[in-house]
Amino acid sequence: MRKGVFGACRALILAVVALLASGPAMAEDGYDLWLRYRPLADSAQARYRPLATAIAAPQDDPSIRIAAAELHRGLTGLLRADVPASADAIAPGAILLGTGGDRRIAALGLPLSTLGREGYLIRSVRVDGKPATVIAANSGVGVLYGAFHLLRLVQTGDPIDRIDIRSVPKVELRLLNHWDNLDRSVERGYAGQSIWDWWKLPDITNPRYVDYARANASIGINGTVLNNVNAKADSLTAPYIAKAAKLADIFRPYGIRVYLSARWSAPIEISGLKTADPLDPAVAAWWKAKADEIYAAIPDFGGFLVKANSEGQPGPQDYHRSHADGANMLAAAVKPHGGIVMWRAFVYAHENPDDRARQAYDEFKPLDGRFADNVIVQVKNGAIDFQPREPFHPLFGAMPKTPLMMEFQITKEYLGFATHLVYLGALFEETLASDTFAKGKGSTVARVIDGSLEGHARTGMAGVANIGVDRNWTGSQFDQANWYAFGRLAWDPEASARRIAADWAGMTFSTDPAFVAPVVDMMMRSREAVVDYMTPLGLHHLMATGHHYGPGPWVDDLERPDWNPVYYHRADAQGIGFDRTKTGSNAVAQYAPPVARQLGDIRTVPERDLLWFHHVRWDHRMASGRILWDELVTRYDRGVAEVAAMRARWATLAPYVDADRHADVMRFLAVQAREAQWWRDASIAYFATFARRPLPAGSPPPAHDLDYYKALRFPYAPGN
Ligand code: BDP
Repeated sequence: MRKGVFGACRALILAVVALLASGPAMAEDGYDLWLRYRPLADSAQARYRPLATAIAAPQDDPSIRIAAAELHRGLTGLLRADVPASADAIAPGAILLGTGGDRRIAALGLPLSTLGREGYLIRSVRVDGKPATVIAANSGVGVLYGAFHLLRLVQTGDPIDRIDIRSVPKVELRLLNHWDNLDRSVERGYAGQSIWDWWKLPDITNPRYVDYARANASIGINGTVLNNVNAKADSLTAPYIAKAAKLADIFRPYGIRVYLSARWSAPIEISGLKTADPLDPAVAAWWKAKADEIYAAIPDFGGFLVKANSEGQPGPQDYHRSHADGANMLAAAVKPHGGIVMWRAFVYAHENPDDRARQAYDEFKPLDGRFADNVIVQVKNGAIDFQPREPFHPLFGAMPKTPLMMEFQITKEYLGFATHLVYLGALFEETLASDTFAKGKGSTVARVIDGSLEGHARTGMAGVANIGVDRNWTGSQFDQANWYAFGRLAWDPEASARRIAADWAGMTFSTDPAFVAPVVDMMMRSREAVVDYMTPLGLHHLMATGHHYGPGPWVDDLERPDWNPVYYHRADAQGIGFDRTKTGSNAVAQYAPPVARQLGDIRTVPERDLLWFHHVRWDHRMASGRILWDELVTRYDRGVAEVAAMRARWATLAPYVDADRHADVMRFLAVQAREAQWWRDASIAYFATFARRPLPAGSPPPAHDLDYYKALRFPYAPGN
């Protein structure tokens, strides 16, 4: 009798377990990101079973403890086995983690000295005569990175027998920049409020802070700038330093340092100084005391990020001092503590009538060699502003004596917000792979950023975060891929965006090749799709004003010329595009001669950058044989068609994805399809007023007249 009841219970439990394990049927909301650790297929479980014998992590180090716990959590989930965490004895197949300080790791004679502080080795070895997998590094954080890597191999089905992996980050500072305000609004954020609950900190913390750190550590991100570059001085007051210190304590074992955006005029605003002149000794003393105060609370504080004399922010030029004067004064304040200053090159001046695309170069290039050694200049990927496509920023390769770090935007301010599926790995990779020719062929942006081209040890890559309190973190399932890809490319700027997409899709949804292949293909094409339906052939900055949601190519009434889309496209009866050659602004001359020659000649410029650099006649003959107007319309049509194809493709993938997330993505694609059509129709309706030509055969007229599109208003669009 008892046995019967027991047996029935057992059968029930097994049935529930089986149900829970049957992947796609299970409800998921995206919170788990790429760290879901759902059970692998039975055959794969068998393959990795040896790893489940034991996890030996005898060293007393907070990061190593987290690494062991993560392996335990991961393998328990993936292999549906309870993996013994044994501090000492090595069972055959066990995982051994640690640094050279562990006697058994030391005995292996591994080449740890080549790994730096954050690199790691994963190897199949023999320990005490038994087969084992070792994860070894020079620091606990290196071990943690290695643990996540091993888990990724299991998650994506990579072989782990005779494993021999060595990984060292090529970039030192791998940072998220949060444009988060103290009231929890997020500038250009589309995933809900800020995850930093400043009001409740430091007394009350949220478990999300740990999950945030863990997700970032899994992709190698090692720093976070907590507050908006349009900074409030309040972030530097004692109460807010205490709040930031609490976050720093939580992030520390995950290898993540905290940084703050500094408001230039803080000495005036906080302490009533008369000036913020960087050469005034009282100002320098104020910053030095402020840095001392911050370091007393946060001993490993990373340093400051500064947006100065840009878009109305105060800065050293208010006192007729240069960016270098300003950066160096701040750098001196943090230097005794090992801190750095990241000084942004995103500047363009109100009064400057010159082509906006030229201004950062014109201001910063002459300062090359004048920055202190703990300053790094942070440059956006392109010379205008995070557009769907921009040629690489001409400063890359042009300041050999100054370390430059990359600033990418992960949040999709200009690419349809969180609702559009656009895989930014393709955009990041395109910029990084661009050849500056600064030192001849092969002088890629990636090699500027990783320091190898110009011999800089201080290197960095920042991504403007797309994270908020939305349950799925990023406002949509697929935007998680952009956070993920940023981290992986910051670790290795020469990594393949396609390969990264495959890893992400496999971990986030399913490793079935029948799923991964079409999804990766869709992701890789998605970036070109958004370029086509928003700003094809080198067009840029045609988004509606302020919020940047939807098309506004007709806008011409804003206070500053370079805030108006008409400034950028310059359409007229003859043609369209911004002449940046010698007959125009000559911005093209800021590139190294081979690049300038190629881009400056209408016969050799890649069509994707055509209207960025040239004003082109509507009847100009394109590579396709079509005239420019017809080609432009064809590109808009192609973008719309690509989104339709994405929808159709995703619909067929339902069998591989849990119903909730599948339906979620389906709904987002429907919005994207509608908005792609809107972009195409509004743009064509507007540009047709200049081109005055019929649409190419088969291309349908816009659904509404131009006035309809011009009248649309979105006063409550997010992120503005
Ligand atoms: C622009 C954004 C603005 C940012 C600025 C920046 O629209 O919100 O403050 O960049 O990067 O693209 O400073």
